[in-house]
Amino acid sequence: MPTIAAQPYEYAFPAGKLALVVIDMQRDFIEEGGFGSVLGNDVAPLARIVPTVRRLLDGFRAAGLPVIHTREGHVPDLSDCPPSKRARGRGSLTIGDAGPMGRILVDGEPGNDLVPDLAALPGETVILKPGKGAFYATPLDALLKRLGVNHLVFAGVTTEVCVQTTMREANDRGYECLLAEDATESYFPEFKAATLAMIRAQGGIVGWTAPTDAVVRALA
Ligand code: TIU
Repeated sequence: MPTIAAQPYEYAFPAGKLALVVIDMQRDFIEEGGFGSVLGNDVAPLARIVPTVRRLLDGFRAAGLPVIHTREGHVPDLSDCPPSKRARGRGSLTIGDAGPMGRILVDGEPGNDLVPDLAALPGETVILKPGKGAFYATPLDALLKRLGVNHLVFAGVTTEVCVQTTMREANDRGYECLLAEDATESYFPEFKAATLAMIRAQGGIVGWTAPTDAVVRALA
């Protein structure tokens, strides 16, 4: 079985049963004027991982392995957005309001698109998700089962919110999960560091972590 040099120990994956899940690499989190910035965050650190995520994507594409993208967003009438989520943050703008990139965190608006360098290619699935976890109220689990995939490499933003929530959901569903350490980012460096540590603690209680180079090397 191929292996990836990872923590807390090597990650083995059966050929043909591995997929990449790229979480929420969308303008709403990475560019000024989107959801991330109206929550009061500096988006610049997130933009810096785009080339690394692209390298990981290209590695999976070259290996002919499935790539799945997610986008956090809501239908235009916000019927899939709990009022509690909309009220949270108490910012000047909130979900559904008009911002510089269209309505914030709403499907179909320019700000809700993936960043151009990480756009999905034909044949790659983009899952629209109303929650932080990508398994909640989405067809992700059914899609992975149909693909015969039970090993997942994760990338994307933000490490401790949507990425970690999704990894925990996947772990509970029996998927073997690895997070690419330099292909994920948080608005809070200390939260990213803590998340990487807690994922791989206790013998990999949630999963593994490894640098993108180690993942790409194992795919090639
Ligand atoms: N605010 C924050 O850190 N994240 C989110 O709201 N969504 C995702 O992580 N995608």
